[in-house]
Amino acid sequence: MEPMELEAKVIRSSKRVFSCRIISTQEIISATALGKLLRNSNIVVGDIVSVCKNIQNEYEIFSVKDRKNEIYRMIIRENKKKVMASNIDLMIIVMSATKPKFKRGLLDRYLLRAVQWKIPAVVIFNKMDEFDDHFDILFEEDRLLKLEADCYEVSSTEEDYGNSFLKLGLSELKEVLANKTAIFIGQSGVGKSKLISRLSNGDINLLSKDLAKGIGKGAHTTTWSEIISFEDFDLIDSPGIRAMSIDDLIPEQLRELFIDLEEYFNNCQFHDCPHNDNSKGCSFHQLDPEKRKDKLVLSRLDAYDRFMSELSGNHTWGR
Ligand SMILES: Nc1nc2c(ncn2[C@@H]2O[C@H](COP(=O)(O)OP(=O)(O)OP(=O)(O)O)[C@@H](O)[C@H]2O)c(=O)[nH]1
Ligand SMILES: [Mg+2]
Ligand SMILES: [Zn+2]
Repeated sequence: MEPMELEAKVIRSSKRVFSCRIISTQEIISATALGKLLRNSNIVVGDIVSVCKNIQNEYEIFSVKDRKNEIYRMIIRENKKKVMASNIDLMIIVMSATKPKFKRGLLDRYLLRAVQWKIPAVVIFNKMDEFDDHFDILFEEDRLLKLEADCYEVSSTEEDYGNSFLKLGLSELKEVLANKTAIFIGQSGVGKSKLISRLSNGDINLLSKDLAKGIGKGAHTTTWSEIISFEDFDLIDSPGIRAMSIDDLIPEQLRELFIDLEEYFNNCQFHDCPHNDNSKGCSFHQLDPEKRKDKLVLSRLDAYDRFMSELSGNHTWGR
């Protein structure tokens, strides 16, 4: 009998042996990768692989499907890409409406990665039951819609929270999340764990056990990424996602990652326009900071400027 070939998803990675979930049966197995697969690249969580039993009745990974997208960092010195996870359907950026305070700069930093990694992103305004008006949520929503990121108004603690500002809420989030593999991202204390427990239909026992292993306390010692399964969605946890420094980017890349500003960049008189107050022929000068529509754009230019000075300070040696 021909050995049966099965498709599986890698849920935990290590050097040669990988935990995989067989797609057709959901069975979790352990499989060893053929050496040639690891020679030029590595296998990461999220990868879809073909496995087959060998004559010792052990699973072997003999091929890896092309990836839809990758979470990665550039190792600039070696001009190499270090991939941490793949095939992610959604980046869920969690912000708090009270404490810790909403930080637009952080949001822009996460969105930069979403664009770079080609992962669709949504933004959750959590703790809306305690919203203290310290930012203009409708302005932020319009700003994010320009980046094609939907916004959700959520309380992870209040059972019957009704939305007052945004159209989308917890039930819509549940719907988009169904059958997807997502990463949750956001600073400590914004309510990621609480939100995940709400989304997983309060199956807190399973959750806290899995979280203790995955994204809970002590997890910062984990070096490998993994996938944590919930009732109808998967969650990727990777230490590499938590570190949000952008020091692996070079200034030249930044422009490409601000796709929403492209039309402005292209209309500046000079290709190397620094977009300052006194830059000749800068297209941003036509914008009126008193107009809401223009203010949205200028607030993104502001983010671009800040990242640019952060990067310019870093990588003079890399250019
Ligand atoms: N009022 C209110 N409190 C919330 C909400 N969501 C979370 N909290 C509280 O905020 C605190 C932090 O929530 P966590 O879920 O632990 O935050 P986290 O993002 O997982 O934090 P780290 O694990 O440190 O990254 C807890 O005390 C939660 O009860 C919310 O929607 N409303
Ligand atoms: Mg947590
Ligand atoms: Zn300009």
